[in-house]
Amino acid sequence: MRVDIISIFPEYFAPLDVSLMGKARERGILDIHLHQLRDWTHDVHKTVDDTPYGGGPGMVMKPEVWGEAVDAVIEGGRAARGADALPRLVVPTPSGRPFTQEVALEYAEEPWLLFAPARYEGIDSRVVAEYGERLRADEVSIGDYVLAGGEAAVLVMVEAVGRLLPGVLGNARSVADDSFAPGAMANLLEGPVYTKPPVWRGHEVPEVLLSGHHGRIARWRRDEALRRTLDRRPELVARLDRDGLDKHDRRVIEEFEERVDERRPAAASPTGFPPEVHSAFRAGPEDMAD
Ligand code: JB8
Repeated sequence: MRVDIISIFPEYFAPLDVSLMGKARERGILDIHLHQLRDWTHDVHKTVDDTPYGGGPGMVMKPEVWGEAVDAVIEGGRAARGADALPRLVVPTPSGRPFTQEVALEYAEEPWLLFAPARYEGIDSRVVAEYGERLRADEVSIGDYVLAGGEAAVLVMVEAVGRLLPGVLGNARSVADDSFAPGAMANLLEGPVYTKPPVWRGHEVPEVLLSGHHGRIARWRRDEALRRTLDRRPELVARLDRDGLDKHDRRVIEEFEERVDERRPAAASPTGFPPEVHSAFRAGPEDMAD
């Protein structure tokens, strides 16, 4: 996969030389090209920003500079990838669509990604409008918090996508068991993990993991994933595929809710879970008969 990154801080991406991403680059699986946005300015001050139309705080990145930079980087990439090749353009912004594991898997299928991280209050909106007419242009958010610029978001996305590329993780490590992985782990958090020694400062490793009983271990791991998700991300439980839940899953969920009922004082919502969790698991259609 080819990755181009245009930024006023290309040195921000030094961590991509390290560890798994560094290895993937050495091995040619990840072909990362960094570009200094200011190389496409024409004034002595290398200006990339201007005041916002309509007033308000902060500055906005100028469209002309970004347009020249993106055009040039596309031309450069085409020299290597063919005259008709086009990258997927990815612009981080807190107002973007959520970057999820599903999006990471989709990007991992792309031969060429072009990241455009902004500073200040963001890039003039006409840049995404313009490239949206020529290629796939996504405004994406890595979470509900605000960074000082898009660079850290690009680091996050390159690592999330890069580890999914064939050959980056060893065969021994399956991405199918990751939290959020499509399939059995969709909308589930991974449970706890342990290594030696079997007792550390009085804390024991759960006995089942030492049993060698692969069926019981797989069941226990699924139970722990369900319990942890119920505890930390109840809104994800509402999105679990009901048809993908077996009787044992349903019992784990019911037992968790009973324990929550014991701990919490009765209130408008007895479990404290959002109403969609109640409707999904408290009363299925089979319970509505009478
Ligand atoms: C200026 O939080 B973020 C993010 C924040 C930003 C810019 C881009 C992304 C540009 N602040 O995802």
